[in-house]
Amino acid sequence: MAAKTRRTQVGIIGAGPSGLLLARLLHQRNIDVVVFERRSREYVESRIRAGVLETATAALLKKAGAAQRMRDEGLIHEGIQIAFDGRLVRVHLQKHAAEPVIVYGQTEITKDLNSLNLADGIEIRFESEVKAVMNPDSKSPALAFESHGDKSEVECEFVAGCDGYHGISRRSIPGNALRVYERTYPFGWLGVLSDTRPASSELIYSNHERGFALCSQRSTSVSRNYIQVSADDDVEQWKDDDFWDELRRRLPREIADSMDTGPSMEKSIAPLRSFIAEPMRFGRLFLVGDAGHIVPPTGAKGLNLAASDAGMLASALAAHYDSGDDTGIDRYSATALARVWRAERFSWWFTMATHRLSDNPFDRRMQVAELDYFTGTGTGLKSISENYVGLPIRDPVTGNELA
Ligand code: RFL
Ligand code: PHB
Repeated sequence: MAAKTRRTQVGIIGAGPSGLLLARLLHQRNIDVVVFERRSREYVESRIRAGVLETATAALLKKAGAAQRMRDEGLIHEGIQIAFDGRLVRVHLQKHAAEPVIVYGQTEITKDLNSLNLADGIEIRFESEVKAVMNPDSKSPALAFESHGDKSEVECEFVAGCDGYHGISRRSIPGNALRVYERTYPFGWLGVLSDTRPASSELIYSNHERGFALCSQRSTSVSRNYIQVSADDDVEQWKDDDFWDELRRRLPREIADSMDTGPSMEKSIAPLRSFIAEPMRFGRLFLVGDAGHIVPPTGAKGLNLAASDAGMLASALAAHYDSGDDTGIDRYSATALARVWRAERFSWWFTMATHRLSDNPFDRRMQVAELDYFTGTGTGLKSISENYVGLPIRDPVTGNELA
């Protein structure tokens, strides 16, 4: 029989951005947390993922005291570029939505949060996999975990499921208590990280008849580029030169001709999926970030939603512990989902408007008409801009803006 080793107020499953940010925000309010992460610290800190932060995400990081390096090294982008139908149009985010975005890698955020959290004595148990969430609908849920073959349990007052799409938290909720909405796409993104000067100072989202392409970056000297590929493509089939050739074919001539190329430092294919599980709470278990929802990466929303969920849940739990006010706990799911659905809509729309969907020329012309309208009218530009920089985050306790 497994020995009971520890009690904590909030057991957090997963040390991705949502778990690490939540741990920090709760620790600031003197709430005891334990974070369980099945992977090693090195593994978590080297996973290449998202790269664009909304200003509200940056504000949450600042509130958590974790924004110093982002302020020093992050790049402020006041616009994005959209290429379609032989044109390259700038969407001036700052002008149409009064905010920029910040280019700063998820890897760097994870490193910053890990080192600050560990320096502050927050318990993060790496290489500890949660195997079961027990009694989530009771007053005393518990987590059974395994670390290097040793099994143990921790009793919690609340559990935050920050364990991503493949985690155990969502699977611990009975099927009849959860409704799932899902759409998979028949294509994925082949992403390449390279030590090369970015193609442009701003991100370029390109709709091309051969398929979608995105030129992103991690710094002024490191590029992160993507092309749409078939969902069942094997990354090994893609040699670096083939990737660069295909990327260039999908970009406006002037960009392609002046683009630097070089060896890949990381290369992977990510599937595209829209997914939402409702509600995001079952008793004392909360779903946070990718555990509750997945967006296709076209709007750069995944990491930002993970951060807004964490900010909302931190506020809800802080009100519970500070004053016994459970308004936020009761409203967490509905408040988070309202924002999630809007971001799902934008990510789906941007995906459908920019990717090769079929061989039907009507579909293509309709995409061009869609992008022509959205980039050619004040209403359209405002709509893209306010969604891209991020919609407001509501505090589930007060209903006011959180960040
Ligand atoms: P994460 O980052 O997936 O972290 C979950 C953590 O939980 C751990 N875990 C467990 N730990 C203990 N016990 C268990 N039983 C556990 N099960 C899982 C995992 O090891 C992991 O460390 O979720 P979080 O915190 O919600 O953060 C979400 C973001 O990471 C995610 O939305 C974005 O990275 C999505 N995403 C992208 N978003 C963008 O905006 N732009 C991108 O370019 C982009 N690229 C990506 C992505 C996600 C990817 N995934 C999930 C495969 C590329 C990839 C490959
Ligand atoms: C990235 O830099 O990885 C990135 C940027 C914008 C996106 C998706 C991914 O929409």
